[in-house]
Amino acid sequence: MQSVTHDQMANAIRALAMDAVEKAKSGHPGLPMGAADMATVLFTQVLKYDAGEPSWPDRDRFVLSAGHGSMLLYSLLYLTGYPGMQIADLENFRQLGSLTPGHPEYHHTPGIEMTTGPLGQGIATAVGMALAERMLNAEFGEIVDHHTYVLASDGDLMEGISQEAIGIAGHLRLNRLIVLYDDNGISIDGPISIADSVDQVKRFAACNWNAVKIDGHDPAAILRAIRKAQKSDKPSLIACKTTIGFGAPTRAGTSKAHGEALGAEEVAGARRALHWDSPPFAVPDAILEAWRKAGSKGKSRRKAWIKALAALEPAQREEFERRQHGDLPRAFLEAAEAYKRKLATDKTEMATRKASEALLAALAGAIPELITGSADLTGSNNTKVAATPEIKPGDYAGRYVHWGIREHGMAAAVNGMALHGGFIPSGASFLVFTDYCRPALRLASLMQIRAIEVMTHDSIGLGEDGPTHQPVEHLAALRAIPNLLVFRPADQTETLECWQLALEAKHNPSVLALTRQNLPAIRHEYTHENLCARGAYEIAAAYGSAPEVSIFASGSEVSIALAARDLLGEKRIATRVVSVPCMDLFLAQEEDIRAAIIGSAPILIGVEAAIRQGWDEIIGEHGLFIGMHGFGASGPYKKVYEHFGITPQAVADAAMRRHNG
Ligand SMILES: Cc1ncc(C[n+]2csc(CCOP(=O)(O)OP(=O)(O)O)c2C)c(N)n1
Ligand SMILES: [Mg+2]
Repeated sequence: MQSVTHDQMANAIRALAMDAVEKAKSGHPGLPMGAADMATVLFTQVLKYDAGEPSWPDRDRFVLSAGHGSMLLYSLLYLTGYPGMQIADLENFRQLGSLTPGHPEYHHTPGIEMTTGPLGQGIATAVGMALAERMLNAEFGEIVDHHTYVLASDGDLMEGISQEAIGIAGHLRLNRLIVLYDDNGISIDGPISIADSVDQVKRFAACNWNAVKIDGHDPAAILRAIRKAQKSDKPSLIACKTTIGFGAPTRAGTSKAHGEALGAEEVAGARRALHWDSPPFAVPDAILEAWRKAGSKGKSRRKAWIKALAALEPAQREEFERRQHGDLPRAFLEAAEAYKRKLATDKTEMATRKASEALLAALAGAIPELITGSADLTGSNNTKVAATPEIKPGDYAGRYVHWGIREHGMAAAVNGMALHGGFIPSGASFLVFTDYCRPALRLASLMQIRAIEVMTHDSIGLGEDGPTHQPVEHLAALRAIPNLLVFRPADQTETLECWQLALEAKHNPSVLALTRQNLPAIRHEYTHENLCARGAYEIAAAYGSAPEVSIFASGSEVSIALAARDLLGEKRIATRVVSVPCMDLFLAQEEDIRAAIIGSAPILIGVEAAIRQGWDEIIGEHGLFIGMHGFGASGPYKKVYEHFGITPQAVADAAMRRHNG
C-alpha cells in the first residue's frame, strides 16, 4: 500500500468541507480548511476513541467550540467511520433531516459531544466535562482516564463566558483539559485587530494555564505541544497560528473565507494548490483507508477497557454502569419516600430553599451522583450539606463546587458534567441571575440534558435587597424556553416532589425556583403519588357547593391563595385553590387533564409575585391576575407584598368585585 501523508489526510478534510459548503451554497469553509492540520493530528495520533462506538464512556472528548466549523467535524466523522455518516450526508449538508445540520447537534449525529454554535459555550461546557472526568476518576479509579480537547476560535475566546471558564479551570487545575486555539486572526468583520488586542497566551497564563504559541500548520509542532500539554499539571492552551481558508487562492487569510461558499473558481484554485485532483465528494481509496484505520485504532484499547471494567469488583462495576445509564439508585427512591411520609406530619414554617437544604441533608447520601454547588452564594442557596464535601484544586473526591461569581460559566460547566455522564449536576444562584446563565440554560434545553439549577430568592419575597435582586419577569422568561422545566414549589413536600421530578427528568434541564422567606406547610397528608407531576393539582376543594372561584398560584403565593379562599368562604363564595408548581408540565398534559384541573368555576384568578405573561394559558384573557406589573421595591418582604397588593385580602376583593359585578 502506498503511504499516505499527513497533508493528504488533512486535505481530504479541506476538500470535503469546501465541496459540502459549495453544494449547500451556505456554510463555513474557512475554519475546516484552516484547522485541518490540528484536527488531523488529533484524530490520527492523539485522541483515544473508537469511531465504531461513539458512546464508549472512557473516550477522549472532543468539543468543536466554534460550531460554525461543523464541516470539520462532519468530515472527520465520515473519514474515521462513525456510524451512519455517509458521503451522502456530506452532500446533504445543512438540509432538513440530514445528519449534517448547520451547526453540530448533540443526540442528532453520533459522535457529536455537544451542540455548539453560540460562541464560548463549547469551551465553557468542556470545563465541566474535564471536571466530571477527574471526579469520576477519583471515585472509580483508572477505569476513567481520558482527556477533553477543545477547538476554540477567536470568537470563543472573545466571549465573556470564556473568562469564567478559564478562570475556574485554571483554579481547579483541570490538567486533562487541552484547548487548541485556532489563532487565525480573522473573524466576520475582518482582521480581529479591528476589535481586539488581547494577548491570549498571556491571558491564559495569568489564569493558571500552561499556554504556548505554535505554527498550526506544522503537524510535528502540534503533536509536540499536545504531548507536552498531556504532561502538564495545569490545563493547556495551544495557540495554533493558522490561515483561515488554507489553500483557497484569493480568500485564504481573509474574512471572505469565513462563512460563504468559495465559488467554483476559488474551489478549483484550492484543488490545484492542495494537489487534490479528485472530483467533489470523492476521497481516494488509500486516503480514506488511512483515515478509517485511524478511526478504528482505538478498538483494541476499548476492548481492553471493557475487560478492565468487567474485572472491577461487582458492586463497583454495577454502580459505574448504573451511573452511566443515569438511573436513580433504589436506595434514594426509598429514602425519598420515607422522607415524604415524615413531611406529612411536619408543620414547620420553612423557606423552600431551607426545605431543599433539609432534603439534601437527608437524601444526598443516597444519591452519590448528585453534585451541588453555588456561584458564591452557598449560605443563601443552601446547597451545601454534609454529604457533599468541597472539590478542591487537585482533589476531586468531593461533590460540591464553589464556582466563584461565575453564573454563566457554572451553568455551562454543569451542562458539561451532565453530558460527560456519571453525574446529575446542579448549580445555584439567585433566580434573578438566571439572566446571566440563560444561553447555557437554552443550550441544555436544546440538548435535552439533565442539568439542574437551584435558583433561590425567587421573588419580591426576598425583601430588602430590592428590585435589582427581585425577579419579576424571570419565571415567564424561563418558562418560554422549550423543554426547560421551571419548578416553583410551595412548601416542604412540594419541594421534595419537585426535586424528585427534576432528578427523574433524564431529558430535561430544570430550574428550581425557591424562596428566601418562610412559608407554611400546605400539604398535610402523605400521598405516594407525586402530585406535582402534572404540573398543577387541586390543593383545596371548594367548601360546599359547586365552585364559583378557582384560584391558581405557585410557590409562595399558594398560601396566600389558601388564605383568600378562607376569606371568600366567610362570604359564602365557594372557592377552590390549585397549586401550579410547574406550568411547563401542566401545559404539556392532555387537554382533558388540563380542563379537569382548570375546572368550570366562572371566576378564574392567577396569583404569582411575578408578571402575568404565560398565566392566560390557565386563567384565560378574562381571568384576574394578582401579581407584579413592574419592578419590585426594597423593604421588609411583608411590607413589599402589601405595597404591591399581593395579599389574601387583595385576592378576595378582586374575586368579590368580579362576583358582585
Ligand atoms: C454568541 C455568538 N455570537 C455571534 C455569533 C455569530 N458568529 C459566528 S462565527 C463568528 C465569529 C467568527 O470569528 P472566529 O470565531 O474567529 O471564527 P473564524 O472566522 O476564524 O472561523 C460570529 C460573530 C455566534 N455564533 N455566537
Ligand atoms: Mg478567527
